[in-house]
Amino acid sequence: MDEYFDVRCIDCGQSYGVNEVLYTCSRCGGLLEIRLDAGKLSSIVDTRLWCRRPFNVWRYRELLPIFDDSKIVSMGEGGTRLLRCRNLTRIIGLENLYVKCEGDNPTASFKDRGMTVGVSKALELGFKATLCASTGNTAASLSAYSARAGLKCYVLVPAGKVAVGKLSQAMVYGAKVLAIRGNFDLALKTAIQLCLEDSGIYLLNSVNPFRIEGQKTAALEIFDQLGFNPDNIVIPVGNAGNISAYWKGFNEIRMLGLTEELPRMHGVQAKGANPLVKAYRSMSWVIEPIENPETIATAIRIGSPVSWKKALRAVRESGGSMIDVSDEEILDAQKLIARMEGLFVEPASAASIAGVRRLVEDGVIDRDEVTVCIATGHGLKDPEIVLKICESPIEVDPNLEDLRRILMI
Ligand code: AN7
Repeated sequence: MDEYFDVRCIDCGQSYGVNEVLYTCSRCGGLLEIRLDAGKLSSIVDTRLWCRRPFNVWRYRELLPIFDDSKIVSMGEGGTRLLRCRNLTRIIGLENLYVKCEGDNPTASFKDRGMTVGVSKALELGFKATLCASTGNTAASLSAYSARAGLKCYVLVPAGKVAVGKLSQAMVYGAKVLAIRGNFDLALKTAIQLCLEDSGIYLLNSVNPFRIEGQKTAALEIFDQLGFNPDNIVIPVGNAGNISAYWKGFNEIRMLGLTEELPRMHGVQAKGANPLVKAYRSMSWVIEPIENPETIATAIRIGSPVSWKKALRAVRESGGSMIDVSDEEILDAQKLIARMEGLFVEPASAASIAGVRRLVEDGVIDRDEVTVCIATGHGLKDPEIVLKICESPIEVDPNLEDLRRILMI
């Protein structure tokens, strides 16, 4: 099956074998992307077969560049709910709003889609150890999948800036956790250097194109769940891997001849960490990194997104947009979706709800357009934020008189 895939540099077009260990183009330093031969693949893709398989990442087996089935490390990731949110119609104004609940994944974020493919690839290539830099969710996911694969795992996180749920996951799964004095961007730079120098450690940040292959399956699932592609995707953006992955997935659906339609991709960043929004607004094809990114949504507290070029392409090619939202809007949206729809999502994910609200207000998205917000991670990842923004429990003695007085019943 490996003759169906190759790895290409998105800048100079240099082609590499799909099993070469590379994180950037060795000719020009550009980002790498896995390319599939749609012509060849469409002869073996059978969507009726897909429908008979379990609803998870591996339903789309033919589109995933792992060649040795015995190396697949899976926990049934993917197959997440696509929930219609009718109660939000009144407030957001959209008749057809859906939320893709990526918190349903085994470690409660979308990262598991990429890790099932990335860690399988680590095994296939014969690595004994994995490493990532992370704002939290990547670390949690890589730790779990590495544990299951029997691989050593090292994670670098920005000291003091990781939500407690994510940190505790990495710790319990047995990863070696290093708290870097510095932000995520510095941690990632160090991680890449380390893996280039020590060829025995496999880097599993989203600069690794196999991660993107797993993550693209969320687009295929949305197409399966709706029966068509939506008009809009609204998605939080940090390091910009996920928005690139969705765009790749939607394009592959089209390349396979399953539909002609493509959604518009709308990326949402936090105001204090918005380099892509700035580039989009100034119609620039380069980004200016933000030195000291700051936001309550620590998952997307990233000033120099590694996949910025892929993300700008996704947004521009699709006719979408990039917008930023304030921390206040993010926290309002987090409470709103919890209280109106019963969905508890982490702040970075609530950014997509805050984002869709603004996009409708600004007239970028029309009321009748089918729109899917990506809720990338579960709310329990970051319980401390809730303790800060919601009313505290009222302590009371167990007698009816006191209860009635407080509850006013
Ligand atoms: C909940 O874990 O970057 O734009 O190191 O955890 O693909 O980076 C997390 C990112 C959105 C942004 N929502 O996705 C990490 C990390 C949640 C996230 C994003 C992240 P990308």
